[in-house]
Amino acid sequence: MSGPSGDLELAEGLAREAGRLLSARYGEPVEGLRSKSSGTDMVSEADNEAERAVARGLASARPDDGVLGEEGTSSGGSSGRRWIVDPLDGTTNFLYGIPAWSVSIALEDGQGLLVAVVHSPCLNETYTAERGAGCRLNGAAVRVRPPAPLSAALVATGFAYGADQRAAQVETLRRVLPRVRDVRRAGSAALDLAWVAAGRLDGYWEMGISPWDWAGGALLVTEAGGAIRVLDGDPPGLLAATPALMEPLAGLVAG
Ligand code: LIP
Repeated sequence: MSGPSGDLELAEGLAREAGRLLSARYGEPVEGLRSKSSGTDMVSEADNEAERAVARGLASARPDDGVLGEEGTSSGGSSGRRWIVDPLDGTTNFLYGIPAWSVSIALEDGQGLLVAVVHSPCLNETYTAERGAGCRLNGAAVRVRPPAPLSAALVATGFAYGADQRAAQVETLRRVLPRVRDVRRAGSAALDLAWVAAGRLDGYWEMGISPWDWAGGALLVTEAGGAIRVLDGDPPGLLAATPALMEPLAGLVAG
């Protein structure tokens, strides 16, 4: 049971409901496909249906809270609390049938991130965290990896949908790749961050991701003993790492 308010249970229940809706469409012919910021930034009826379901659940259970959703849900609320929802993180993977996509739901209050759920139906994995109460994978406590030198670090990144941004991102990759064990590019920021929290990655960075991509995963990482840093840029980015790796990786990414 989460805190007195049951916020974490609510978030997990809504993430699972969205996951069921998405799983029913996964692998089926895509409906309502259209592009957003670029020709490769796709959204489908599956994204929108999942966000509508989460938004309905939040409006019913937490009518005074604000909501920010990737596919357009936006309300200010009056409670000083805000839910941040990515109904389908890893949209391209979902559309191509690649089993690396997730539902990310986070709640923030005046002190920062409060609860988080990253739910991966394909992998049958649900990550949860509550401020001050640790991070769990399917109910079992998880921690970030032990300290490792940069040369032994397995790190992940991602790339923007815009060609100009990607050209700049490849320069960062050019600096990082020779200096670390290896680089992974899974296609879902929420899963990348969850995997840092669960000790499957030593670090992750990405420029230009949106709050709904990283809010849930950021709390997973810090509650699992990791560190999070916003990276300056336009738009800004995010870096997540074990405490020992934060400075070396931040220096390498910054160039
Ligand atoms: C995705 C991010 C990922 C990034 C992709 C895409 P989406 O979010 O989670 O880290 O590399 O380009 O932005 O669009 O699937 O919700």
